[in-house]
Amino acid sequence: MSALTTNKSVLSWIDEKVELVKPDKIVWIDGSQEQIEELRAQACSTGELVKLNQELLPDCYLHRTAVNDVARVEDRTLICSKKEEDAGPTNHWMDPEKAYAMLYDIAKDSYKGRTMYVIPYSMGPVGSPFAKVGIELTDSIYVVLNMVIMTRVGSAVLDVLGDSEDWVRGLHCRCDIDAEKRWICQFPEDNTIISVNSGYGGNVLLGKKCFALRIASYQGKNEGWQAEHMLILGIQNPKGEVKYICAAFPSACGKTNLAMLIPPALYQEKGYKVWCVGDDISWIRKGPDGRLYAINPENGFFGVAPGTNEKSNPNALASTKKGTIFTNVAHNLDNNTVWWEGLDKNPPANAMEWKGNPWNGQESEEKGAHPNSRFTAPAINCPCLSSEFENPNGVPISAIVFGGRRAKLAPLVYQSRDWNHGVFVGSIMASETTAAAAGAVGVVRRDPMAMLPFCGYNMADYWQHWIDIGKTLDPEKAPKIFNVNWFRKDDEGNFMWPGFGDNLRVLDWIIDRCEGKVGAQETEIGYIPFAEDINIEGLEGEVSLESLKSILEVEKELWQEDAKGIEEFYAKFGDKIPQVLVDELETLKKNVQ
Ligand code: GTP
Ligand code: SPV
Ligand code: MN
Repeated sequence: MSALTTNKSVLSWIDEKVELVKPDKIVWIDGSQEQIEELRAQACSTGELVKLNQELLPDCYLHRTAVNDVARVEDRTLICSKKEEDAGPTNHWMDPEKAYAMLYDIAKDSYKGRTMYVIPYSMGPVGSPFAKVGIELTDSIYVVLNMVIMTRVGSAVLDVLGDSEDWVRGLHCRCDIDAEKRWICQFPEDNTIISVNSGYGGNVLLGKKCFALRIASYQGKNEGWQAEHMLILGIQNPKGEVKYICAAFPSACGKTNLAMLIPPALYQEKGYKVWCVGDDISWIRKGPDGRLYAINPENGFFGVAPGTNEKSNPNALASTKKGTIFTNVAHNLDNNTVWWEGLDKNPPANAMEWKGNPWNGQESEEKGAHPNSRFTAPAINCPCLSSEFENPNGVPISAIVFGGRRAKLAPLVYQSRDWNHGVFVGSIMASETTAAAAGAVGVVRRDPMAMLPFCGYNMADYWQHWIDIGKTLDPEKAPKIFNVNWFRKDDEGNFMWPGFGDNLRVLDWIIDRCEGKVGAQETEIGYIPFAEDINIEGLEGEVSLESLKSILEVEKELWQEDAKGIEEFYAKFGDKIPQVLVDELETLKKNVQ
């Protein structure tokens, strides 16, 4: 097959990689429906994909990964900058020369007997001033078909690229899916990503976390913009005005759910609507009017399956009804559909669990779906997709919201005093770990701005970049910064806030604050709502004013403890820690004394 471009930097890079991995043949992905059909059929013939019930789930497929390959691997994810200091204390680092040598040794000849697929893709609407081009080489049809959903793929991308050398190089080699030789390496100074020995999600869909966060965060630092682990949603009020919010929560902490929320009945009756622009990643830059604008660089949702149901997230569920790839969920053999924990109360009796073993749906040690099983669904399927989704100039941001999963301490919501205090609030985020990454689940760890596993350079420089961006903004136009916590628990371990659609009640307060329509209590940690200002009408039996008050309280002793943890965390960064943050920490310590 002939190349789809004459771009010399592209062709010579591909030649080099062909020489290294030695594919039997090369296929350029042009994005045509015909080619996609062909690849689907081929993947089904080898068992890589299972074609699902085409009446109930048209163009939907099931894929099972290797049992040892079900999540991101943070300790095998490396930032390979020339200087170790530039990766910083929160990243794993390797010298680039050493990393290339190690990776080339693993990748050598690994495409023998296989096909190399060349995927030209755009992160962001093709040709948008925010958009960036990448090319991923892969030996996995599953990766091709996922990239086709998650990004804009095909010849049009190469037309926009022209002769430019400004594109991100990505090489993915499945090799033997050997967990001991699995590496996900970012070379920010070379615009390059190499991923070996995995076939799972964030490890191999190189446009997503590897490019759109790790490489892009570094590009953003150098070019004056930001790449963030944030959803984008629009809230339409009864007058028809839409305000946009970006929110950063760690993996599996509620971004997809918030981005697609269904307003509570009370709000629906008044005429409120919520529109989804993005559910995972935001690229943010200042617009001509001095406000910050965000785009979603992705074109689909790679969402957590378990817990997604008609009640919790009907919009996500509807998004999975056509053209979707399911990964590591249970296979219902009676009707050739899929199932996962929390979909409904009727697990299929005649099924295969996520590993492909027979499963009768009965309660046992075995789960039907892996806790990090996912759906890859086209954004266009989402019933509440924003009309601004394709806007090449993005949407103006009124508020930035940070949040994590914390049973104690962090109140339901609070507002920072100003931009710099907001950067501090983001920098001290902590959250319980989830199944989205390999390792222990439920352990509280610091996860600044939900970027701990995704910042492509020294986190202290990243905080400085946030502070520098703030300096360029007129405080009147800068987004206001908040922190939320949907996951507070009582002493019996029950969630104290209903969450999901009812989170709109909190976003409503946030928007009112941005517009100066509601007061707040000034506390040791920032502005906290008067409980009466959070609308809990219709929540009778779920939340009382008393329990709302208790999750809005600042518990000083806990904050004193936390301040010590923050100090220890900051100490890792030595002299690099911005003075602004040191001063904010001093203020917090004094306030909670
Ligand atoms: P990634 O795709 O990994 O980045 O995850 P995410 O941040 O998009 O998380 P997602 O919305 O998929 O939610 C993950 C889990 O959190 C699911 O099991 C949800 O059911 C649960 N969850 C989401 N929102 C809420 C909430 O408001 N309250 C509670 N209690 N659970 C929630
Ligand atoms: C996350 O873990 O934050 C995800 C899934 O969105 S992955 O693409 O695997 O990173
Ligand atoms: Mn994510």
